[in-house]
Amino acid sequence: MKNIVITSLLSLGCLAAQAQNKAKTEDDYYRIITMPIPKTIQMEVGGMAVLPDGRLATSTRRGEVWMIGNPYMKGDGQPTFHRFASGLHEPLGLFYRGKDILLSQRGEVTRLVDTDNDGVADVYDSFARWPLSGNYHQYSYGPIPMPNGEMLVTLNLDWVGRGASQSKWRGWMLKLGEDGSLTPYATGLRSPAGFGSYKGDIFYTENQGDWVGSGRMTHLEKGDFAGNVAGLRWSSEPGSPVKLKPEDIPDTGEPLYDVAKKVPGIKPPAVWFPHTLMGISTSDFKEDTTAGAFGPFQGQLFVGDQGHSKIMRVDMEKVNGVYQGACFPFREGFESGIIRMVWGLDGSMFVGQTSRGWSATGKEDFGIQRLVWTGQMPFEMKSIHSMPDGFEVTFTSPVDKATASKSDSYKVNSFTYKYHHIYGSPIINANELAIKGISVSEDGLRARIVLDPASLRKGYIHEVKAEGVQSKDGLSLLHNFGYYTLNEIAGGAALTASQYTASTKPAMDHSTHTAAASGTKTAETNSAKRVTEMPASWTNGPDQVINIGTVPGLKFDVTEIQVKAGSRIRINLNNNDDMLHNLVITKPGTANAVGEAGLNLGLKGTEMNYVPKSDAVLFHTNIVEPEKSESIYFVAPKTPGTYQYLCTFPGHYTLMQGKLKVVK
Ligand SMILES: [Cu+2]
Repeated sequence: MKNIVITSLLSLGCLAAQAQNKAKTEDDYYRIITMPIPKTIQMEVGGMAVLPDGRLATSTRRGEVWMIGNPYMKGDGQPTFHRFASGLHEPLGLFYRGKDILLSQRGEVTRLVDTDNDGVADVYDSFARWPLSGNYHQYSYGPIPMPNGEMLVTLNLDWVGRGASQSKWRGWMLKLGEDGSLTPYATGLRSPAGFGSYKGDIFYTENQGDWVGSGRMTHLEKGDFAGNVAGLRWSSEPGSPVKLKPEDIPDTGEPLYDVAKKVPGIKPPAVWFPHTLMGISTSDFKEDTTAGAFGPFQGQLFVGDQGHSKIMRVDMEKVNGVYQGACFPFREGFESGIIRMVWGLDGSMFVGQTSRGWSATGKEDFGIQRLVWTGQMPFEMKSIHSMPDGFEVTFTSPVDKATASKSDSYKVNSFTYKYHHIYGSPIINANELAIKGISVSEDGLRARIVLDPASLRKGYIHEVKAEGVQSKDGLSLLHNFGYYTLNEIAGGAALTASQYTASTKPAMDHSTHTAAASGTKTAETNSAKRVTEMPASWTNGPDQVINIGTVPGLKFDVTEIQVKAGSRIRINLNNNDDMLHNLVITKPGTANAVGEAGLNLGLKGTEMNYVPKSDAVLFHTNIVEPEKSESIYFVAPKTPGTYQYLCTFPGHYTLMQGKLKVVK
């Protein structure tokens, strides 16, 4: 008996030592708690609200409203589910007002009332209406209350191979009056699933698509145009506060910021979320109003990402009257696609999820999870601020001054996107900025990165990395990068050389760095693996033609193909989905490694079509836009075996794979 006790104590001691040495993960600071949902309920969350009595209300894409008791799973641990309403058309927003509930259906805002207090709505009142085209993509969101009591709704564009506004006010944000009146407020919206207030001002989040190079967050004022041209169809209608016409918008591929300088009325975003580097489909956002119950990020924003099943963090500031700021990774690993986030009464966060037809890295079709701060202080870059000569990074806890004052511990790159009618954009004009030196504050909570002011570019996204910085306690940063959108450069005094620790590196030759960042060399070395014209020697054509399509949910429509060793193959990749995909054929057993390498290409990813330079890659297509296709020609491997094909677009590879069987 004694022996057993001693052994257990020893092993406990070992475990404790191991835990200390183990690198910290997001889970050490923010824990995800999954709510069990009865098998009979398709809880595809569209809208979500926390009731004053602690219950959680949800509206689902299947048209139901649920009241969830004990969502915190206290006591016996089980939540209860009670259906409040049903038969609704995909309600993607829910506003609980005590006496009634307002929610959006496809074609209206509906007021639900439980007049006899039996827990089930008995009045379904059509509160405000708008016309519908019937297109599947006409999602309607809201209403969202503003602090001043006003309500907002947004109307998604149709999708017809491009964004379109086939019925009135699609692509707009509208104010909803207490009398059910709708007043157009701003347009240029494409897929505005997330909107609401931040410090009393109106913001909305946008998804990559046509006219939208990457996900972003825009401050909307009355009459603003945020970028997608389709909604301008209605700008001549009575009541429109927007003066721009579709023909006023140039389609040159110049950055949005530069176009906005020439065309008044265009509003560039406050924050860009670089595609795949942060997320791929921005959704809801919430300001941290928990007074510290959710950790050290009070007053900042949390922004959901549908496709990457993650939450990002945003810290904004106003410079010269213009909103701008940085986004950071925050917490990944949710079970489905994130569409809604609401604060629980205890300062934890309920995360409402669904992925049907929209794709997400989280494998479940839907779910509700709660995110709870463990009380441990994560070592993070808390914010990035613009400075006249660079940026100031603040940290959540004091840094180790030796690592934090070294220029080598940091890296700054800047880049932007094209503004054009095409879906998405590659990263353009990428450039590394030379760091002149670093100045760490006395308390160790701030570090100024001193740059040549002439190297700062307005309208550009500045990637600020602090990989080498350690905390006073020897921790590495939990996330060591952020992306700051620089619309305006802050005023104030630049640091003089005596005020910072100068970099020991010689000044960089910018031209070489620009070439490296463009990734053109790498693309060339890959070209033998991507033959898009039939080789002239194939006089009888290919031996076999294979059609592979894509379907929603990150899938190829064919997951197994068989070819003869050494035969001439043509593969047509038809992208029928509304996301970007490619097709990469790999050596046996290497698909996951290739997918992972594609994810880690960073800033070079888009220009390399997410195809890593690797011997494991045999053949590939480039990234194919929605509704487009690409054909490649190759000679099948001579060695029989099970090869694989996958999509290396970040976030897709774990799900989007197939087998290429090579036989004799
Ligand atoms: Cu894909």
